[in-house]
Amino acid sequence: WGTLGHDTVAYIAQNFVTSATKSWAQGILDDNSSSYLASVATWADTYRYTAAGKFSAPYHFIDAEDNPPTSCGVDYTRDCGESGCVVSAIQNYTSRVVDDSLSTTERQMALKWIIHFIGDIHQPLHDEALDVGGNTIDVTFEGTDTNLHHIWDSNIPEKLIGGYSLTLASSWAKTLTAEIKTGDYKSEASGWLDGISLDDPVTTSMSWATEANAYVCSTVLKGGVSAVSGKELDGSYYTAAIPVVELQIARAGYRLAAWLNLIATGKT
Ligand code: DCM
Ligand code: DCM
Ligand code: DCM
Ligand code: ZN
Ligand code: ZN
Repeated sequence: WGTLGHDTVAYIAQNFVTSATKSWAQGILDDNSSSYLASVATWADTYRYTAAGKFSAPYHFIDAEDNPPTSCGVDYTRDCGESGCVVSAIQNYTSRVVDDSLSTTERQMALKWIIHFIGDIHQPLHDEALDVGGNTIDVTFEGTDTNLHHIWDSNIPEKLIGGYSLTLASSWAKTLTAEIKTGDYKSEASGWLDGISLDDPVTTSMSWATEANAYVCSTVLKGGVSAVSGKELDGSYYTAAIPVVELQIARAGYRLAAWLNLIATGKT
């Protein structure tokens, strides 16, 4: 996701963490403000473009070698490469954030990565290898030349919400939080936490990756690459994408809160 998606995921999580988790996270991040998770949600995207942070670039996705739209699926052994992937990264940083032998800076980085990667794993094209997760599929959106990956990360959410400021993210998070608590997602939200286990971060996050990857077949590439390549996608394609984007941002925020609650209480 772009800035809007990550900030919104973080704000939703802020709405569902316990007061103990909030104190724990604010302590690690050294930030008692009302945007303590949202303020660091995109740090990982800046860091990966630095020389020091280059190693973390593969941690933002898992390249599922499936065959959309005919067949979708993620396989940890097949798809998480030598240099790691979003699933191995969630596992690694979940253990590092509570490792007392590490420096404050390293534990802070671990938390910032968890906040970011639980967002990214919910973007369908971050769980897809085809055409570099859609990055090499050229499309236009509202007349601008871009690519399929970028419109899912940024253009589609930003057209829906009207920009990408922190204020807009907070407002979108409030809307989706209400959908979870009392609205369209009320009956299903508890099911979003099925199988969640701090004892098994790989199985847990693989279930999130598999669920997101399925949207590559059902929605993102429903008609194959030829149905989107070179096309303007701000019309019916955009309309079909919206409910998936909303659901995936809501799930990511709700699950991030639950994951942080488990870490902070040390429960499995
Ligand atoms: N950004 C975004 N969506 C946009 C434009 C920018 O998510 N439509 C992100 C990319 C950068 C940050 O916001 O991380 C600042 O971008 P800029 O310097 O282009 O304002
Ligand atoms: N690092 C990491 N995961 C590991 C080992 C290290 O993210 N399994 C990060 C934490 C440090 C940075 O890499 O900030 C530099 O690591 P090192 O201390 O190994 O040089
Ligand atoms: N990306 C992805 N899968 C890949 C490569 C990249 O999901 N195999 C994502 C990471 C960024 C975007 O695509 O969100 C652009 O990546 P980059 O800047 O590395 O080209
Ligand atoms: Zn992306
Ligand atoms: Zn990312």
